[in-house]
Amino acid sequence: MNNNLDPMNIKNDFPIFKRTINGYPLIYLDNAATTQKPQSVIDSLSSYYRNSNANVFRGVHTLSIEATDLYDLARQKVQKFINAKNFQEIIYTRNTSESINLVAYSWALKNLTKGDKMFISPFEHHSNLVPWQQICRKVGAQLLYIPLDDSGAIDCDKFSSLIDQNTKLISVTHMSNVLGEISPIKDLTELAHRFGALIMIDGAQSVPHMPIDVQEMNCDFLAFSSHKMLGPTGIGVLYAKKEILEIMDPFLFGGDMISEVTYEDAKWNDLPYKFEAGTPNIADAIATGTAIDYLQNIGMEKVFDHEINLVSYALEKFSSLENIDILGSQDPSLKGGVISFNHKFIHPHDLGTALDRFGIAIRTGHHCAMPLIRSFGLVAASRASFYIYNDNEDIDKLIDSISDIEDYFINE
Ligand code: C6P
Repeated sequence: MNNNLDPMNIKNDFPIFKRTINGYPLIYLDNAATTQKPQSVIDSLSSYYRNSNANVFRGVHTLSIEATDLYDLARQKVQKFINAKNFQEIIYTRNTSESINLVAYSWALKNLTKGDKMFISPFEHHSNLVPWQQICRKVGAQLLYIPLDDSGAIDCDKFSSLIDQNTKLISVTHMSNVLGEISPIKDLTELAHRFGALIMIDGAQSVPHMPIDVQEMNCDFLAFSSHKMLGPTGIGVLYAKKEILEIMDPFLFGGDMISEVTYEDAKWNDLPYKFEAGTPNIADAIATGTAIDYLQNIGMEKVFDHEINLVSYALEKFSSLENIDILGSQDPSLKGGVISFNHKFIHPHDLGTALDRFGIAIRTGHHCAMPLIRSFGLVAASRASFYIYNDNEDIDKLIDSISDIEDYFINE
């Protein structure tokens, strides 16, 4: 039996691949920014609005009950997807950025004080960097960086001599959106807990691409976005351990997040609703459940294996281009499906624009990780990022097109 997933078959489930871009079939290699949506997810959104649209938790009428059931069912799917112990540990937010801000404002603002330390890695996306700069500045805590080894990977040995009892939080990306490198989450979690600190994982680039088990990881917080895993934009998730959520204050205040309100005061609703003020993003939550169904139908092990195969193939093909420098490790066993690269003579924006003429979508720029890009002496880079519908042929076309573009830019 062939256990590999079949990208050609998968492509057929995504209507966007029926269109052409500049006369060429679309080759979509910008999956770290956002993924395409299968028909089932698009249908799930429209079916909710066509058949079950109503506000949740408010009505006794059939539609409201139906919408509430669908909304709750989607949360159970998220819970199972990351193997959270409790339904109450899954908080809907707008995206990874908001999930991190929720922890920054509801947990860190209260629990970090002057003289405390928190650590992040030098690889962070701005969403897991700027909130911490703000909070640490407000409370007078130190924002420090986990050291790297000579190869540029997180160095847990060196880190173990820096972390101490004053460390209250580590917040680290599970997989870098620039380098694709996977952080040693297990070791970092053990270190954090040994010193009584909590650990937050930015799972924006890991949850969509590999099996995730929060109980096994033993992380305290995990943030991710639905739009990077076949789901709609505008909805994300914060997972947090129940005992931590219970002692955290709400982030936003208003309807739904209360159990009782008087003219003088208010009491908070049970988890997870305490953190979900106002009418939630019902349709997108339901469609997130459908995206999870799609991924689970394939199997997350297969998704991960497929991307490792793609990245190995792409690294090999890139090595045939002498003017390309790969950012970060070139060892596919350390990477997920993301490769950032720099062309010695062609600016990333020129390269990205020229590739678009061949129907190929890559990302160019600082990838919302300016300090990391600058640490390579660059202001911008190009990035190809893969998902379940990409295959070796997409990579061949990318490499061949870069060669053609080189002929035009350099050799003409
Ligand atoms: N990275 C990229 O092209 P939002 O935008 O809130 O859904 O996700 C933010 C975010 C946080 N952490 C990591 C590691 C990420 O990669 C992202 C989003 C996209 O790389 C858009 S900038």
